[in-house]
Amino acid sequence: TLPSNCPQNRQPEKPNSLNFKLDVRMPGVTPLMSDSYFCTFVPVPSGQKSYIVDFKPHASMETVHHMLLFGCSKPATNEDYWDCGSSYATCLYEAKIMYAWARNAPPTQLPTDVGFRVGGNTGINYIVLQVHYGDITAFRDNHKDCSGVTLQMTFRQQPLIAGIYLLMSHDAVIPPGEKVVNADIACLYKQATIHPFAFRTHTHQLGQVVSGYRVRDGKWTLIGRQSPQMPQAFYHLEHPMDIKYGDTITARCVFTGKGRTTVTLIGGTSKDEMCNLYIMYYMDAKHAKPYAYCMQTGSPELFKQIPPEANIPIPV
Ligand code: IYT
Ligand code: CU
Ligand code: CU
Repeated sequence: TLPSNCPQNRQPEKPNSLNFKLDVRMPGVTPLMSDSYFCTFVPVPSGQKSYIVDFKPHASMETVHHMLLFGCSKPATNEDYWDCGSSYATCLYEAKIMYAWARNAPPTQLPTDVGFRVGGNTGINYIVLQVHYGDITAFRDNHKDCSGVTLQMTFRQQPLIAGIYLLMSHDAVIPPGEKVVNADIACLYKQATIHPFAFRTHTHQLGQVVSGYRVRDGKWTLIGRQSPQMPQAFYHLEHPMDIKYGDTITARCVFTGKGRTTVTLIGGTSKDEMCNLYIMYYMDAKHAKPYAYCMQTGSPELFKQIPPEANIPIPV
């Protein structure tokens, strides 16, 4: 392929600086269909650990619907860019989400002294960028697109490590026509204290509201609540909090089966559904555990106590 004119920086800011910028941008692509999902990747420095401390999005507002960044041990392919929509093939193995940009959503900033750890022995050797091109009318002139993100990085060890706690349902069943269907997820937290500071919700068309709570001594405290029909970015928590050993982390997705004539299950296509709550947190680097998952169905007994606000759809 011809070289594109898209920025491909990988430069120290000044000579001998520990700080550098890394561009993850589309290599000059022209999507031919609306709702195309394209992925591309860049390697991170391999010899020594580095830290992502800031994200600067570059996206054409008229065409880009959303962008996601993942950390990978290996990307799904080594082409310049590839179609990563229907197959969801971003990474070859585990994909670790780190950032989301969505049109009309406020940008997410990492707090001071917080960084995502990559390279070295972290298992993250590449950053994969996924761009969802929504409406492609602006591509009628066949121009080439360089949307992406500039990562502000440093080799300087950060005292606080960023991470993601993902709650997801694997067994939700949404019967056709059913007005209200809940997918409940809950896990006992048994690691060192984390400090959530942002959250992202994800469902497909049928999701009405997704809420996350910390349950401590029977008391439910809101982590975040959002309509998944709003731009699916990471939103900052209204009230910062911590989650410590012995707390329970919970999420409820409220779906509606109205308008469907067949049962809807969890799956990868837009006809299927998903129930995801991503909690972005920081924690002391000494106890760093940057990724964790919760896939347990919450007990009906526990969810009798959920605050009623979790059942109120958010108008969009
Ligand atoms: C079945 C399901 O809910 N899939 C979600 C959550 C998920 C994310 C990652 C599952 C795995 C992952 O490695 I990262 I296994 C899902 O695919 N969510 C989409 C993106 O692919 C991240 C989303 O937009 O949240
Ligand atoms: Cu999108
Ligand atoms: Cu999905």
